[in-house]
Amino acid sequence: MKIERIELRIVPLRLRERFEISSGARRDRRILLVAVHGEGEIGWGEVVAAEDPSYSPETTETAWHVIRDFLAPAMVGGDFENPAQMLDAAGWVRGHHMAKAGLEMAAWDLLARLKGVSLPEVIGGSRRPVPVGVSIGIQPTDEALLEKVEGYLEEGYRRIKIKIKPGRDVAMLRAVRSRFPEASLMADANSAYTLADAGHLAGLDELDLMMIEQPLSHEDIRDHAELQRRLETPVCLDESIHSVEDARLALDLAACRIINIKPGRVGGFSSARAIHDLCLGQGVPVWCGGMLESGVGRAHNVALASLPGFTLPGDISESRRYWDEDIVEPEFVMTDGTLVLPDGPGMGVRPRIERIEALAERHEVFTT
Ligand code: OSB
Ligand code: MG
Repeated sequence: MKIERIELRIVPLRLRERFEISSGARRDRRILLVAVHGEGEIGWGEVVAAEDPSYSPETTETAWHVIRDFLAPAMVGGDFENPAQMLDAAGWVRGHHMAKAGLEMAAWDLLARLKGVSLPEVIGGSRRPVPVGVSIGIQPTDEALLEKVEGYLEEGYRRIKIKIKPGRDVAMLRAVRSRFPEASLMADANSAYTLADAGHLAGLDELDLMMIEQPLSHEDIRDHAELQRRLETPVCLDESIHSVEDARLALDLAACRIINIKPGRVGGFSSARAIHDLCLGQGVPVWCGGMLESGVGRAHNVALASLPGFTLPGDISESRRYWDEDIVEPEFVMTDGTLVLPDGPGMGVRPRIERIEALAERHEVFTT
């Protein structure tokens, strides 16, 4: 796989609704798209970094900088057997997993296209229907939240995730549970609590939640183990897991019973698959998280979620949950609470290049 050219573009896209989590809110996304050219084909990827460092230290701008100055120069002109080897060419670059993942996943899409097979197939998955959940941001009132939950359940989402923060947690979720006694519900705190809140969070135990995601610090694994000992509700880690090493530590310490794998957060498909394999071997369920991606990142997430250990619904909602108009065709549409990737080659959906070029606020090409 010869890498002849790498292109970066920033595409501004406005979410249909403001999305608020405990660590910040956003409405306007600046999607960082990667296109990797080689041997007559183009592979596409998306860097999931946000506009500000409120979820992870990486941002759109740090990713642009690291790709332009370090990653792209190490890869352009190279001839690699596979995307993992392409990443190894910049193996001395520490961290910046989101920047690396955007390139790595674009290279997997390129490899799949060159082989004439679908992306799920080339990463070890299948084109099975992937069960879909939805993530609801913090709403101004409980009434507004109940209305949202009802709407999404009617649309067929198989699991509802509700963002929480101190003051908008146990009582609010109790209201949701009493209105929807049968729904698959979970909470995501995005690191809003400390171990001192363990007693309060134990109030969730009577609500039959599938899990509570990332209650404690984004840097922490140890305190999550202590919290998990004090909660019946399963703990799921998101922000704290950047690599298979983190996942191994978390499982060894029993810091969680479920892991949210976002390929963009952990450095790409190779790392995501290693975490998946580790969890599958230990009987720990995983699911694919989301980062408010465009259809490009969504295609990669759906492909990953087709691996056998992804037994829980992912945050891979249909295009119209996020955007008035996506940048891929066909758009992602949910059928019976599931998404399926259109047949290959590659990620199956086509980036709408004219629309992307018309919208792009920045564009740079790297060649040898
Ligand atoms: O914590 O999972 C999260 C969005 C941005 C940053 C962090 C998170 C989220 C979501 C949205 O929950 C998931 C989605 O893309 O639908
Ligand atoms: Mg999360």
